[in-house]
Amino acid sequence: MATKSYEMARQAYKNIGVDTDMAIARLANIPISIHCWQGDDVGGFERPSATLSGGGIQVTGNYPGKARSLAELRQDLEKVYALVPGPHRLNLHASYGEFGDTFVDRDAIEVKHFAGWVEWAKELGIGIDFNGTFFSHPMADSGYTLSSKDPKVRAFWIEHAKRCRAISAWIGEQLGTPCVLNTWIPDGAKDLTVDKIGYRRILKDSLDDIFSISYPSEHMRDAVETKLFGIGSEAFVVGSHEFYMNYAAHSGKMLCVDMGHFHVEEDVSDKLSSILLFQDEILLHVSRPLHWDSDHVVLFTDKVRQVALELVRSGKLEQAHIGVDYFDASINRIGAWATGARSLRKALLFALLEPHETLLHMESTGKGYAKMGLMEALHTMPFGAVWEAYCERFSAPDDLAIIEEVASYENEVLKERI
Ligand code: RNT
Ligand code: ZN
Repeated sequence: MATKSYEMARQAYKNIGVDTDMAIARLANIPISIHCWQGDDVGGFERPSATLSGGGIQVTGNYPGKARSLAELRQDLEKVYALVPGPHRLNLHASYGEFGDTFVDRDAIEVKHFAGWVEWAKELGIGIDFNGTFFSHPMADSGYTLSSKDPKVRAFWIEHAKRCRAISAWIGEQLGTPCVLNTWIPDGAKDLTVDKIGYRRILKDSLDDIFSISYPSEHMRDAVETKLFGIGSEAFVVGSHEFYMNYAAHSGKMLCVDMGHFHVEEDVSDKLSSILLFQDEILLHVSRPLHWDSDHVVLFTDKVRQVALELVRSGKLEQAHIGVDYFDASINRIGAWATGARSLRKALLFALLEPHETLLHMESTGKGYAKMGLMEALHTMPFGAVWEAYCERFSAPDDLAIIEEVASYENEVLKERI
């Protein structure tokens, strides 16, 4: 049921040539891949009380209520899905398999360890994306995995990556929607590195080996995630942006762009048109970069809006695989989780409400000031009413009601987890 404020907003946008109903309908078809790892601080369930270690990423905070089992994580995910308006996917990490009481090492994971997730996804009617886990493991302690000069270490991780690909293809086939497998490795060094080209050559060879088996693209697609630096890899990251840009271009693999993996002053949105001009698809890890790869909860910030705008303006929105990547253990995890994904959706809605044709025309006919003025006016258009109508369509709370809903879930469910 359209409210009065939505009716007014619809008219205001109509006056500048924008159809709010169409924007809402288009966004309602764009899935966001919601990461499993916000629910338990990137611990995974390989061993009891597993925690994130190594890899140059870090979770801060110790807010009570973290998921202690897969059952609790699924319960939390279902809550998050209900709080986020839109079609969802699940972004799963290999360390979240169902291993029961036995320890299954990374080079031994199998399809059967993910069958429970596939059943759960079928019940929810969602797709799954996948990630190899190349951190929190003794074999990654040297700081190198796929680019390691130790043949045993390298072989171990190649085997892990190959198994992840097979599992992803199976998941995609089961669910009838391609599973995007992202490969991010932490490899790098804290200090001066002499043989950079050597490590990069090894990584290239490892990837060539891993990708030598081909899978139908209806079942799985590969992405490789670039990075600038991490804790302990400040001086050298093997899988840098330039490395993977070239690798992706040569091998036809998809690039994964994480918004936290660049210099803070870099404009990530500006990279998208250059990538998408040459590549059919892209994987995004939307994050809120603060000073470093800090994995802050996504908010409705300029940077996130700019990325959303570029996806829409480039005409490639539907070709992008959009995921979120943040982890915050210092506040209620469910609220953090849901607000991050909602803010991204909000940014996409904002982008879909841009009067694109009008702005294009102004730009190409030299009406620079009119273009600037219209873009400025968009910031104070009655956007909130359109966002509320969008939330309503999915029976999700609005931006104020969610605070109470998160508080109730904390009282009813999370408080029990001592
Ligand atoms: C790390 C990468 C990577 C991880 C997840 C947990 O810097 O962003 O995507 O956040 O694999
Ligand atoms: Zn990432």
